[in-house]
Amino acid sequence: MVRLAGWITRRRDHGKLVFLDLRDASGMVQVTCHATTTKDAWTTAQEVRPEYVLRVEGKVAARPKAMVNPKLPTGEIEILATRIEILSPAAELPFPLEETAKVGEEIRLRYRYLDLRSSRMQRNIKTRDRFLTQLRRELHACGFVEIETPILTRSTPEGARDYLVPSRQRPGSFYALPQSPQQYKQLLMVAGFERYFQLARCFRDEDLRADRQPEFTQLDIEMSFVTQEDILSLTERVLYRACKAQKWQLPKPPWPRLSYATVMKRYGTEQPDLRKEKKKPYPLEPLFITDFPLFEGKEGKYWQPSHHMFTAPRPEDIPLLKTNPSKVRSLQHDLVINGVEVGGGSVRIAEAGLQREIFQLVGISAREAEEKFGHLLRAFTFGVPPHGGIALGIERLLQLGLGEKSIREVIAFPKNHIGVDPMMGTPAPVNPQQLRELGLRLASFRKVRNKKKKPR
Ligand code: AMO
Repeated sequence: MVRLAGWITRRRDHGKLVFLDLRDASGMVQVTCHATTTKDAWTTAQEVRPEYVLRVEGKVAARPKAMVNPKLPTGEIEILATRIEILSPAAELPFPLEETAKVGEEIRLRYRYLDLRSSRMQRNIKTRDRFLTQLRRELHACGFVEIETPILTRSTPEGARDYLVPSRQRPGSFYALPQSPQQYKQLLMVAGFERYFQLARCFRDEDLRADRQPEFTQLDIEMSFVTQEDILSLTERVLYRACKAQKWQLPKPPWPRLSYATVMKRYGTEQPDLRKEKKKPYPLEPLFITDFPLFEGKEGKYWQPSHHMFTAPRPEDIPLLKTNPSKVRSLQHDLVINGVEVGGGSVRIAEAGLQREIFQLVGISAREAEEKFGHLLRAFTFGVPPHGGIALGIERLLQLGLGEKSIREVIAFPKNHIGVDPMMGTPAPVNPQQLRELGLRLASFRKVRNKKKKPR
């Protein structure tokens, strides 16, 4: 006798014979109820509808030859039910659970817990778990330590707007959610950990796209006493192994490394898709890009960093900082797969004087530098190892590996294209008492909106 419990995917009624496809997290099995031999079970089966939760008792039997389903791992057997108990009925579903890719996204997100029942989403979320586990395993095997860094922190500039959290104890002051753990991981190098990683949650308030979410996960890495080449070869080794463990096909390392100048000349974009130029491309075609210009260009009086302002210039280009900053190349590196930027990082500035010079060029005054980054500059005076690292976008990697159109398909509870979670109703107003405690008063949004509409 076996006892199974799960959801009903399908019920097929052949009169005296009812078939139920019973599904749980481990798979699917056919349950058969006979009107004559197992009358009780058959009677209960009459009531059963899709997505009811049942407990079934019965015997495992070989299916008659003609009924074998070679597509199902359990396709050679069936459960002859002796007893069926309805644990929970289910209302009619808002959409069918097969082929959810064709269902409107808004309704899928509103009923995400149902959407996640589909076999595709179960596969995606379980693959995410296995991929992260494998990455952790590979990095631990290379001597890395996983260290969590604060979510309530101070702004680290990564080029997006911050999400702010008002402080109750210090009215008028705000925490910022981290756009990345950039400063912490550098400080962990000063702290002597040498090899850090974190599956880090990052938060960026920016316009959303198919490959951008307001919160996402990075595999964040930092290493001491390394060259840029050490960082790239560690990254490709770890990523190659973790991808192969998911049976994703990609070329063996070393992967191509091209300079920014070469890539722009050859492809006219900083995110080329190498599959286009290959006769027999792999499903995933990675490429490292190096030697970016340190600055993207000038905005007014000040230079805009291409990556972030902690990126080191190439040592031979440092004199150009004083004479021709636009010609300075950096020790930044990007990882691009199939035309998608999946990672970025750099060797860092590890010297307070040089860091101050860069702050000045990007328009951060000495006072502001002290106020916002004094901790980092001070840390650099206590013995700092040369260091550098990279961060890989976990969702983008999964999206590519799984062949999905959007990173929302590899996140259990994503936000929609305007940053809303229609299931929880996030973001939402809070009650006036909470605002009072925080010392906040809202401007009237209606007024603000009306003002904007007024003709000038
Ligand atoms: P960067 O800003 O390049 O570098 O981010 C690293 C990688 O994170 C992914 N990513 C995103 N994924 C989903 N949604 C987003 N909104 C989003 N933004 C970025 C991308 C990107 O390549 N601190 C540096 C890393 C370093 O210097 O070590 C950083 O965050 O795949």
